[in-house]
Order: sequence, then C-alpha cells, then structure tokens
Amino acid sequence: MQQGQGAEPQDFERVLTSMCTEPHPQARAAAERFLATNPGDPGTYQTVAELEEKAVEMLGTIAGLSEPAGYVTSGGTESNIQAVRVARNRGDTNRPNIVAPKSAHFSFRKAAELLGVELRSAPTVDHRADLAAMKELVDEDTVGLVGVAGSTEYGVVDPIPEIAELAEDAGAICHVDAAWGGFYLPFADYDWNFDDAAIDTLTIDPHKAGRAAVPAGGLLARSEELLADLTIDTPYLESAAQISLTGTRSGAGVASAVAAMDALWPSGYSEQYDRAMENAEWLAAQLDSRGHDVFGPELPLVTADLSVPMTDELRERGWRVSKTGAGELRIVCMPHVTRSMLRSFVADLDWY
Ligand code: 0PR
Repeated sequence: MQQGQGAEPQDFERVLTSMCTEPHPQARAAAERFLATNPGDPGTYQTVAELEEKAVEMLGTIAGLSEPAGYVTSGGTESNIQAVRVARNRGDTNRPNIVAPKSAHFSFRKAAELLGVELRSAPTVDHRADLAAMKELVDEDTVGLVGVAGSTEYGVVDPIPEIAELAEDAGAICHVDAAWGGFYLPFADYDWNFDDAAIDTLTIDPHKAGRAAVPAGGLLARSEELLADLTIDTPYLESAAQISLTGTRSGAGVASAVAAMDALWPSGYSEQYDRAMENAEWLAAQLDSRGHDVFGPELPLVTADLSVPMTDELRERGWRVSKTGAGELRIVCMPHVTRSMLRSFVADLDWY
C-alpha cells in the first residue's frame, strides 16, 4: 500500500456497503476552497458562516421547515448526540431516559453514555419501530422519543407521526434520525419530515446521500428556542456563544454541503433517488430469483439471507459488503453504485 504524500484514496468501484459516496464535483471543489475556514468562529470566518446559514435554510427546505434552526455538524453521530442533549436539558428529571427502536443507530448509545441518559430500546416488528413496545417503555422520566427515517441496517422508515404523538403525550422531545434517508425521502412516499409530524429535531446528513464531502452532517430544529439549551458562552471570541459540540469545525463540510445542494436540489436528487431505487429493486429481484430471502428495498438498501461464509468470499474478491447484526448480506445502493457494478456483483455470486 502507498504511504504518505503519494497515497491515493480507495475508489468506489466495488463499494456496496458505505453510506458515504463520491462527492459531487462542485462539492469537492468547494470543500477544497474552504479547507482553511472555521465556521466555529463566525466572527472571523464570515463567508463560511453565511454559507452555513444557507446550508441550514436549504436543509430546512428539504425537510419541510420554512424557518429552520440548526447547524452543519461533523455527522449523524454529533447530530444525534446534540438532539439527545436538547431532550435531556429540557427534561425536568434527574433520571432522564430516551425511548428508541432497537433499529436506531449506535450513535444513540454513545449519546446516552456521554450524557448520563438511559437508552431504552424497544423491539421492532419487521425491522420497524413498534409503537406499542415504545409506549410501554415511556414513563415520567422520558425526555425524548426517537424515530428512524431510513434505518442503517434495513433502510426502513418508522411511523414518524405516531412516534411524534407519543412524544407529545409524554411531554418529551421527538427526534427523527434521517441521517441517511433525508436526501432520498423527499421523493419517496413516507411521512418523515417537519411538515408531516410534530417533530422537534432532525438529523439529515449532506455527507451521505447529499453528496457533500465528509464531514458534513446536519442538525435541524423546529425553532431556535429548542437549540438555546445547547448554548455555551464563548467570552473571548467575537461571537458570544456556541451551540455546536465541536469547537473548530470544517468549513469544507459547510461549503461542500451548499455546493452539493445548489447543484442537485431538487431534480438531481430526484433522479439520483429514482436510479438508486431501480438498482435496488433490480438487485432484490435477482437475489430473490436465486432463492434468497430478500428484505427491501423501502429506500435503496437491500438485505438477503446469504450465508456468512459466502459473504466473506465476496469480500475476498474485493467487494466491500457488510452484514447486518443478524448476519444477512447488506447492500446500500448509493449514487456511485451503478447497474453494471451490480451485474458483475451478481455474476460473482453465481460463480459460487
Ligand atoms: N444515523 C444513521 C441512520 C446512520 O446510518 C448513521 C451512520 C449515523 C446516524 C451516524 O452518522 P455518522 O457516521 O455520520 O456519524 N451510518 C453508517 C453506519 O454506521 C455510517 C457509515 C458511512 C458507515 C460510511 C460506513 C461507511 O463506509 O453504518
């Protein structure tokens, strides 16, 4: 392997597992231009600070929020941690808990541990949040409920309006994790956004299906007031306070998020969704016709009961594939995944 200066990053030619993808060319260029800027210091780096406002506005448009609050985070993990922090700081209890479906991303476990919040995981039905199971876990110390709009392992969308209602009844925050799904969902037929339900906070990551460079995550809130609980004073900076978890942040992420959304919203993302779904449906049909038990695609993600040794052999042939916790093959049809890639993948499957 090459080291140091001349090293080349891996290409995406056989990557079927990543939730990141090749950035849009304009996003790549914008990232490079803004590499040495820090939106964590908006008093000094004003241009990137203005770009961040634009990023939040555009994310709001995508997620059905006309006056959005929020910021560009380092990724879904930070957004989810911050959302749990909002819920905890607003809750009126010494023993706060949040209730999430078992399918929620492991970043909620990090959030819970860091913030001293109990994470209550509710069983799922067909990989989707089970409302009755979630309701059973809610009590007077529940400060937040989580719904997933595009789950990491199976690409499933939870019943978000119903989860929001449960949260409202409990006097708790409703957080939706659309980190991966957020840039596909505007073109799919699910209730997932601020327009559809009484959601308080939402994770939506440009560095996943949004085709921005890493790191560009998104945290949105229905109002500035919700984020006020995250405020930390910054006495010696030109700006008075920070809500972000990290201090110095990447201007590259902010600028590339804006560039990607400028280039692709809405028609580029819509075409990208159609292509990804067609590919995922094609793959599901191919696997199904070979006798495999297939799940999906609800969003462009397919799982199948391929035996684990077979998956390991695929990895040896250079395919970057992953398994679900239950051991199924998991294929994420990101924008870099083409039909011809999938054809040669299926041909390799037939070889065994
Ligand atoms: N929420 C959801 C629904 C996610 O799928 C993920 C990450 C996160 C939150 C956390 O986001 P960050 O990783 O940006 O903090 N989902 C992928 C996963 O954990 C992330 C990923 C991306 C993994 C690229 C591998 C990879 O090559 O599987």
